[in-house]
Amino acid sequence: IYGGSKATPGKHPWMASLQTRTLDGNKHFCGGVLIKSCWVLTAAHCLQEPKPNIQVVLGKQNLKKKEDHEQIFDAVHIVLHGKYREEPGHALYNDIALLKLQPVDGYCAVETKHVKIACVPDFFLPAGTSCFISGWGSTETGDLSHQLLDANVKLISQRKCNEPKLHDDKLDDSMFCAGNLRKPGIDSCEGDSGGPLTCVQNGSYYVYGLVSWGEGCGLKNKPGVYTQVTKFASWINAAIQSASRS
Ligand code: 4AZ
Repeated sequence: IYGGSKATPGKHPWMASLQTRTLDGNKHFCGGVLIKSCWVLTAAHCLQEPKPNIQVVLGKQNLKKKEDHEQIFDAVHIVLHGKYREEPGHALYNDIALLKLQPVDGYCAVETKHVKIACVPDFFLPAGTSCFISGWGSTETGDLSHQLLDANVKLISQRKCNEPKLHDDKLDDSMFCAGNLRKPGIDSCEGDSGGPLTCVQNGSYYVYGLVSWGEGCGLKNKPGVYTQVTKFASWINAAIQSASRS
């Protein structure tokens, strides 16, 4: 996250760290969002090349520390969207995927102060709505953050974001962009991918977007681009139902 600040513990309890287990320790590679006890939503581009030994860690703040309220799971099943595409000019279409967690002693995520489920939206919010982004991705210094960082961004209309000066017609209805055009420098970046853009509606937190792509990070007139989760609400339900039957 560029232009962010350290998130207080428990502020983003649906935030997941996707990691690969390697010989020299665990490596964070993407964010994710807990949407059901055994299911984490993320970006398809995080999982497109097969990664061995994926684990999903919930309830974390500092990735470098062992923390009391963390919950760790193996991923047993990956569902990529069938129409995920990476296009020349690096736009990502239908950039969404689901990870199924392997229960431990019969349970997946257990709801606590530090681990909670985010709602999947079935509505669209107007441009100008203020939402949160969060993650352990790169900061202004160019390094990944050990601490979970967050920042506020505003939803930007499709029409505005597709202007030649901004993303020049690269956005379709599977994505939207968010930032602050008057105050650049607040943005998601590499390593934040797959993590949530959350918006509060009637006191509930909704995963309105997933960090997907952009042109650089924090650049003027290049707001970050997010998967439009509302568009995939039925796909999410169908994928979970069909995997739960099998
Ligand atoms: C990336 O490379 C990436 N500024 C993620 C988010 C953004 C740009 C790049 C948005 O994963």
